[in-house]
Amino acid sequence: MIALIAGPTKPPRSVQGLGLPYLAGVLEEAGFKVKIFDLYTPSPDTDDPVVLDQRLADAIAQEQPAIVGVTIHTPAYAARVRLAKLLRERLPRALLVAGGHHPSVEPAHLLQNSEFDVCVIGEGEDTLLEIAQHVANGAGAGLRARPPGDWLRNVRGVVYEQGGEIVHNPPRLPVSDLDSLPFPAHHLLGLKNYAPHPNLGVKSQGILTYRGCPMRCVFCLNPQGRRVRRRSPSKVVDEMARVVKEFEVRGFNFYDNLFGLNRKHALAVCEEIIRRRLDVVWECWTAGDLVDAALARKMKAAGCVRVGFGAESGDDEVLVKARRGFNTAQHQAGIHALQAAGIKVAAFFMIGLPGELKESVRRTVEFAQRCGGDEICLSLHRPYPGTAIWRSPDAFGVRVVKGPNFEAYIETEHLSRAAMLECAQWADEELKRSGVTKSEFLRCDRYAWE
Ligand code: B12
Ligand code: SF4
Repeated sequence: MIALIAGPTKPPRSVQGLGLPYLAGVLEEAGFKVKIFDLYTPSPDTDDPVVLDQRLADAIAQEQPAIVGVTIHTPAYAARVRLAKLLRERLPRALLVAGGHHPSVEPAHLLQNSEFDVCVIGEGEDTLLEIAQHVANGAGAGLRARPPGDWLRNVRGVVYEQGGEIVHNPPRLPVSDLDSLPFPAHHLLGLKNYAPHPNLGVKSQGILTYRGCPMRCVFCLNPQGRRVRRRSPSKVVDEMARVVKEFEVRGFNFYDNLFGLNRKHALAVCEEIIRRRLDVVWECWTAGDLVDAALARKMKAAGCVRVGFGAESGDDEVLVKARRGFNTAQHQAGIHALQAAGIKVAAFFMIGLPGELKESVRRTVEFAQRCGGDEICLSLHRPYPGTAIWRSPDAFGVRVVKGPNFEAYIETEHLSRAAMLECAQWADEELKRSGVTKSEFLRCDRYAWE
């Protein structure tokens, strides 16, 4: 049995990433028994994450899995290291595999500071399957105690520790034909217990129409790589139809990095939903003027009710320094097109990008006030490993001040941490004072609840 541990979403749970369902789909297709455990299971008697982790580790240990796979996002680094220790105590011979964005960019550090045996780099479908096949054939358990794991030496896309050395195997290319993947294993997610999604008002599921992003925003680790791989619209809508039919879920969160990046493809997905008369509502992410009036109308007709908009800053110089690839005029055009079609827009802004000044924060507030977004969300920029800013802050004129568990903040040439916080506080108050519907100052820090 293979246990996969899903990233936390605090109850009432209404959303889940697609990484583990995709991995589980591939493993199940190959005949493996898989279970997805929710990291955070509410309990009437305690809210203490340590106690909840112990219970989770107990529940997993009862199943005696040969492999435990854990997704790690950077803010959860310390908590997942703690969980791995609990798992190791209970499952001394299981292979503990870490995957997702954090292990992909900091594998050596993770292996040296935790009980994880292997880090899977990037997309995990093929790599985890290969690992599972080796383990099923008798390899793997107690990896560290054995002489170099010959079987692991030939697995592409992994990093592991052997005899005190960190071994980086050659990379594995991302999945090129997304249509060849089985649908995500939605049936392992316990969807019947999900709450309606707050943005959609109905139960919902994630969906991807493509993977990859050609942009190079300096604050993003671009987790799916720059090469864009698209699914055929009919496959996307087959998946939606199946979810609607089998799980009575009508809502979808498109996790595409930028819906509309390929206009023709986005149109084709919408047309396929309309053609099949799927009664769904959905939201997606976009930026700039990727969505024009015609596409916006088609999206609306296909059930789109809300779009998250990565506007980031109201200052064009800051946008250039962030290599955002869009300016404020383009963002404004995109927001207008969506709203004219009757789609609600939530515009997201960050304070603390390279080149940030008191003046640029003021411009951000002004733009947020006049752009007409139905929701305005403001947060402080938190630098993450794997991003250009993290790797070479000097090139962007910023200082990244790092804590022991990857918690970090930014200071620019002109704004110290204290001054940055002061500016953000001012911006937050200013937006609230002017009646902007929703300003979520420090949202990022709050979300990362561990
Ligand atoms: C949906 C989503 C969410 C959802 C669900 C999160 C979840 N449980 O996955 C919600 C809204 C809850 C959320 C919250 C947050 N998120 Co989020 N989210 C996403 C989003 C848009 C899509 C994720 C997804 O489903 N991708 C599609 C699947 C197929 O890809 P995948 O998840 O990468 O999985 C593949 C590989 O990574 C790998 N893999 C993943 N897990 C594992 C495990 C094993 C064992 C193996 C072998 C392989 C493996 O294989 C998978 C299949 O190929 C991504 C952006 C993106 N494009 O990925 C951001 C993203 C993951 N989020 C991010 C962040 C920062 C956050 C927050 C910290 C936001 C905040 N500041 O509060 C919180 C973190 C919560 C937490 N404590 O972990 C960052 C992560 C950066 C980092 N360095 O960790 C991303 C990459 C956005 C970005 N570009 O910066 N998020
Ligand atoms: S922030 Fe969005 S547009 Fe920019 S590189 Fe990351 S995924 Fe692409």
